[in-house]
Amino acid sequence: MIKDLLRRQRIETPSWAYGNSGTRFKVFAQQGVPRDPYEKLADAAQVHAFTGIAPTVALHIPWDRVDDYAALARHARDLGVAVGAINSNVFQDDDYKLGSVTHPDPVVRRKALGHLLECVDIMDATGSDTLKLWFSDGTNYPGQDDIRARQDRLAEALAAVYERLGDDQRFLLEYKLFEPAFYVTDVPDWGTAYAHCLKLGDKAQVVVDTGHHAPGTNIEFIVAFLLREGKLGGFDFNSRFYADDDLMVGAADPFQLFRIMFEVIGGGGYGPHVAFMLDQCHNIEPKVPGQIRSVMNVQEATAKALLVDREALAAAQRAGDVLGANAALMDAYNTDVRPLLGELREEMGLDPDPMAAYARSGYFEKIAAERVGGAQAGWGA
Ligand code: RM4
Ligand code: MN
Repeated sequence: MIKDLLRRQRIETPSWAYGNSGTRFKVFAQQGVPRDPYEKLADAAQVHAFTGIAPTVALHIPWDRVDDYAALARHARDLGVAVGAINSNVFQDDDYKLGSVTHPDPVVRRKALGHLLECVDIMDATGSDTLKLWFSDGTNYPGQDDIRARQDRLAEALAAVYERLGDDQRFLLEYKLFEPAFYVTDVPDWGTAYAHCLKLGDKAQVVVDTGHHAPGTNIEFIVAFLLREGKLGGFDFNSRFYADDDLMVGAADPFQLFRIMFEVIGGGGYGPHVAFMLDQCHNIEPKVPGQIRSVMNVQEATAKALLVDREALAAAQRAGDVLGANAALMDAYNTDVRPLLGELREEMGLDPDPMAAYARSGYFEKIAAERVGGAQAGWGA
């Protein structure tokens, strides 16, 4: 039963995780990094080949711009994967210095909206059903712009995108506490994202990027609340110690990841309607194994959350047995699920140890030898 649920789990990897990335201080180039979206898909296909549960890849436009998106989607299928969410990018153009859809100048707002609508065209061409919207919009100084007017402009743009969505398409609105804007961020928290989505309808939902909160925020509460309202569309998983660190999910705080998965499962969010996506960068570790490890971390947290004895937990809760209820959760968390997952992989025809199997496969040596010349893909390139 638990194995069946785990077999059906789907975790989406991001195309940008395979390119070079870094901080604003330095990008460390790695060997064998993809030069184009086609090569990124090939790397993503390796993650799926060794884990069996990562069959889709999120694209980021314009980083993954190609002439023929239908051909890119076919290439993905030939590799055994598919195109997942389309991520818009209205934060890397000089015009967006003061904002994109909330910019005070209507000409810039129209340009930003044009990009978002183009992303829906790309969804049509690739068969993707999800548009992910993240806005870097905000202000740095008190008085710089009118907070309320910016909300009005945001609402107007979101409504126009919503109108353009097909019946089987949706958008996920992402929030982030701060950065790059330091004073006001126009979508800083789940409440703002939720309020905008609620006005629009069922095809607008909130996406929780686990790295986008103030320290100490109880993310599992947000998850439980949004699920209860039918407004949790998915996750951008990653880990953080300080801010938007984009480290491997489950690396910094595996217990938090378990608590989140526990709420997802209990709230009826374990299924294709809530997308489990990774939004990470591997700045100093190798990228394909970094993604494999991340997929495994989510899988382990999920297995532990599925192991919680919900009946015993409910009984303890009803009886006001605080310690018993807590123990029901901790027993599951403290279980070593690695043997179970090894068995599951063998049943799926996979190697029980994806990290070791990838290392033995020779894929890294192959791409390091083949991908010479050309411009390596990079975050922001
Ligand atoms: C943003 C946000 C988006 C991601 C970009 C790269 O901080 O998390 O989801 O697409 O970064
Ligand atoms: Mn994100």
